[in-house]
Amino acid sequence: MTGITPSRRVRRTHFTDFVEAAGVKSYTVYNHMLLPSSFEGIEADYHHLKRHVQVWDVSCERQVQVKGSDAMRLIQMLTPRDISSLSTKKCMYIPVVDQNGGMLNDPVLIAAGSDTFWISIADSDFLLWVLAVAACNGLDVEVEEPDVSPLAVQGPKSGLLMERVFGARVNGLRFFECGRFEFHGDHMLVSRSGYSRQGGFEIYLENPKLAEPLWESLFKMGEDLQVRAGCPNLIERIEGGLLSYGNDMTRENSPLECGFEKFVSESLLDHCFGGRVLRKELDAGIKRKIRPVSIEGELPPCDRAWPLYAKGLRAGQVTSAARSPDHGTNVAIGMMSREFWDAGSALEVETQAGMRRAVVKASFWE
Ligand code: THG
Repeated sequence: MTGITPSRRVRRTHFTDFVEAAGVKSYTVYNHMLLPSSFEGIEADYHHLKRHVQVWDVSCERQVQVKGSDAMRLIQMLTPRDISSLSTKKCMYIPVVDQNGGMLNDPVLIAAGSDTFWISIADSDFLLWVLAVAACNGLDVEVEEPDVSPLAVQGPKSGLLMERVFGARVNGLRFFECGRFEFHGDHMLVSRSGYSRQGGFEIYLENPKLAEPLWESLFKMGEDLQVRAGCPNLIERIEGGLLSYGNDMTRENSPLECGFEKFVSESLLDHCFGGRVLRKELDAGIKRKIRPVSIEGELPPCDRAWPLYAKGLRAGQVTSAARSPDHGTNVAIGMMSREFWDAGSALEVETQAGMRRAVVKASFWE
């Protein structure tokens, strides 16, 4: 595969000009929008992310906005996670599930106002599902995709940089807490979250006029912290066990298979989509699960599911893999059948470049 042909369908973001000036080397497409995938190179980007601080254009984490008196009721139909403790000070990671118990998305849910909620989506056309559920149930809600563009600040020095731009109070946020913080006369929504294990924040840009001053402030204030433009890093997110919708899970998988048991609330299963299917699965026992897998040898890109075998029997599949410089092995995410998911299980994985030896690990690498 080579370059991406530019077109209106592959949407640019309010930060794309700055990302290009910063030397982006490759993009992927996520929610029909450009998402940078490397700057210096995936390994150089990885080392930098783990040591310093990066600014990521994650505008492709689009918001599905649900506004109106039935908004909470609608959202609670979409997920088996109890969202009653959501507030303007605390966001939530929620699995969203169809009527068959299949994963439709794994967004972050944010209360942007008293009756306004943002579902910060992963890569699937989730707006269409929410529009349909609202229409078919005659709910008092408006559903749309507003012009909101998350910008992530990730890495061990992210707290230091954010303090300089938004004031000391921002660094008091704990994981998944959020609030409004002053910038150039606006009050921007900021959460302590993001798609890395290095710590960080996400700033939800609503006024596109502030894209340039925001980008510039972060780079000017972060010069001595060696700030640079970055993007979600494949190696780092596999090490940390952060799942990617469309790669590690699809509508073929239930949230229980994805390790989201803690987000499946028994008492909601009579009320949310797929709940009865999930209850049956809980009663019967979960048949396969996401597991960390370590793979030997040189690997091609994991751009298709790789079948996994144990003693010639089909044991599951690998859906993400990359060489880890810090761990001296290939780190990978697999969906493993129950008989084979215990740590230490010896496996073979069938890549497009041949068979490789692999083993199930007890935990992700972090
Ligand atoms: N931030 C925001 N929106 C997003 C993402 C994000 N939308 C797309 C994508 N990422 C959604 N996927 C994830 C996956 C993992 C997490 C967040 C979004 C995550 N998980 C933590 C974990 O696994 O430990 C926290 C889970 C928890 O609540 O315990 O952070 O990154 N805005």
